[in-house]
Amino acid sequence: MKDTKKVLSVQDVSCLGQCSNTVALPILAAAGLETVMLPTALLSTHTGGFQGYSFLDLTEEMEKILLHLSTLPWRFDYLYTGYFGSSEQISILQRYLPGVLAPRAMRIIDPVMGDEGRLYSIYDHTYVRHMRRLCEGADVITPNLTEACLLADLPYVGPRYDAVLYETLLARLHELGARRVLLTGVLFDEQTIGVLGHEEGLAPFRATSPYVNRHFHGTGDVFTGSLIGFLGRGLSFEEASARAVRFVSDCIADTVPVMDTHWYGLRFEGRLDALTKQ
Ligand code: PXL
Repeated sequence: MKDTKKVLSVQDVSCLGQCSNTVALPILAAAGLETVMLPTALLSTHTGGFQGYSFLDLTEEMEKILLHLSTLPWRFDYLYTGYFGSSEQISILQRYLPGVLAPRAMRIIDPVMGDEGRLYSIYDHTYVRHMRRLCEGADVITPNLTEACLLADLPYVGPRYDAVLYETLLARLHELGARRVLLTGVLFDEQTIGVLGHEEGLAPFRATSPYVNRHFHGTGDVFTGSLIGFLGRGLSFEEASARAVRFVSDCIADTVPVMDTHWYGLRFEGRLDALTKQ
């Protein structure tokens, strides 16, 4: 039997909130991938809509963990990065990557920085610069529109699809050095949301689902986690993107009925079999 592929998942642990590693672990496991966790911070909850959360920055610990991991014989087949606690963490990670990743590891960067036109409060423009550098060597980046505009240094334009603008955005993101770009949360029309994907040398593609006009926390984490799961299952970039869009849409359908109490994340548990099946 072949050994499982290993994903180095670099993001926080939010104890309650269904985001980052608490989402990545079950989703990647359902897809048959093994998660090697590198926590960036430990929070009581995520920062979207909760008051008074605790936040422990793990920058120093990350370096110790990476130092140890790099002495071990295992190398990781995927890099998946999400929410970092500081700019310095990005520099530390970049320093250790050559020692921990397999030679042809796939680097998937979700440049978590903001939403709805605003940077998350813990980040600043130095952080954006560091994130640009991390995206340079990426195989796939999955920014939402806020993050895409920050990376491309363009003003935020809202989620409404506009062909010329979005082509400019995709082109700028490729200029950064990312091979494949998936713009998430694109509102194609009043009823249709989805992703706009582009791989160098190929025509752009869309993957869409019905638009539900409410804000759902953690959709980006469920999307990128399931995208890696489907890629790990051997699907092409385009097919994996379409399956991840459908997965998120199904999770949203399960979340809507419980939104009054479960407003902080997506109910994905009942949909994991989509990743388990071939
Ligand atoms: O879902 C992105 C995310 C991850 N981790 C933490 C967050 C957020 C978004 O708000 O606060 C701690």
